[in-house]
Amino acid sequence: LTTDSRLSPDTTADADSTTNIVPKDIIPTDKSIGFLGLGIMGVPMALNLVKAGHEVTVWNRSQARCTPLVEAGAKQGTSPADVVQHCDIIFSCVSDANAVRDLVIGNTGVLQGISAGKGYIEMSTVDSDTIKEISEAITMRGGRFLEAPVSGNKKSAEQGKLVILAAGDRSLYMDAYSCFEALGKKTFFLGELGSGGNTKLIVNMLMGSFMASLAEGLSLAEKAGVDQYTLLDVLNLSDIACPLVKTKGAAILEGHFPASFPLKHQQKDMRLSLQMGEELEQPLHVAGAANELYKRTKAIGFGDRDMSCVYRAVNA
Ligand code: NA7
Repeated sequence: LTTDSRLSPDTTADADSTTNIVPKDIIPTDKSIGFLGLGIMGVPMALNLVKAGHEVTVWNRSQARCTPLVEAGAKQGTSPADVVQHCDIIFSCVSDANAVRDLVIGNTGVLQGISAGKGYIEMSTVDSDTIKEISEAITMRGGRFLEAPVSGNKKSAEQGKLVILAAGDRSLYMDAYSCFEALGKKTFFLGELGSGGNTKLIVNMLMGSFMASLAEGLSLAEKAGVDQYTLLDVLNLSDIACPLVKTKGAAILEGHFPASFPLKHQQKDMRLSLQMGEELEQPLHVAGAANELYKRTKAIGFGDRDMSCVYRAVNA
């Protein structure tokens, strides 16, 4: 990657990576920790649990993704059931509702290993019905359940600076607290199951709508003969300056879209927030329009690239 010289160093798409990581002073729980799902978010999250001194056992559907964790000192389980049998508290961070269900109720799934007192923490962003279903399945077998979706991206996961939105079993939240300290800069306990997921979806709906607007603004600038670099400088000094404008704006101008937050997951979150709006009879005009752009970007083959790739559909 050659960064465009017109972008100042702190406004490049990778600018977040220059932030210093301050080591955290964490006393790790002596409970054994399992981690299922080692994707873009799962790998750095599980690594941070190991680095903070937790005893961690990992599992991923594609086994190769376990390698960096095993090299860092984690054990590798043979199936979700195997991890659950050997651990006290198990985290899951997988792509969508199908993956969440497969992990829990599938062959050699979580339900085959769960027993009284064990804790299951779902960090994937999925719909509230799926959360309710797996929570009931786990608690019926004596397990404890917490939802804990996160706000953040690959970089904040690497830096242990996620914002964690926990809800459900408070005793499990307390037992897993040192893990949340390792993963995030702030953990909210939001009460009843569902509050965490709803909060996360609203955050990501706003982010998705704003991202689409930024893409449209930069595209309009190009058509109007307004220098896009100058526009980005202006935005970065304006009242709407924020990390998203800084890093995603730079990604667009560099034409460099490494998946920090995959567009397919942003579109999933737009769809889930629209579903929530429909259930609650809340019109969501702006999010609905933005969702169409993400659907289009996915359809033209950019689902695995970063969400900022929505510019490709806007600027077609
Ligand atoms: P990624 O990078 O797309 O990773 C997805 C993970 O989910 C990865 O470990 C996959 O395993 C796993 N996966 C997908 N389908 C299944 C099934 N059916 N069974 C088991 N495991 C599966 O996602 P991110 O890390 O960016 O995001 C994870 C969540 O956090 C998501 O809900 C976001 O919205 C927020 P694989 O490696 O493909 O074998």
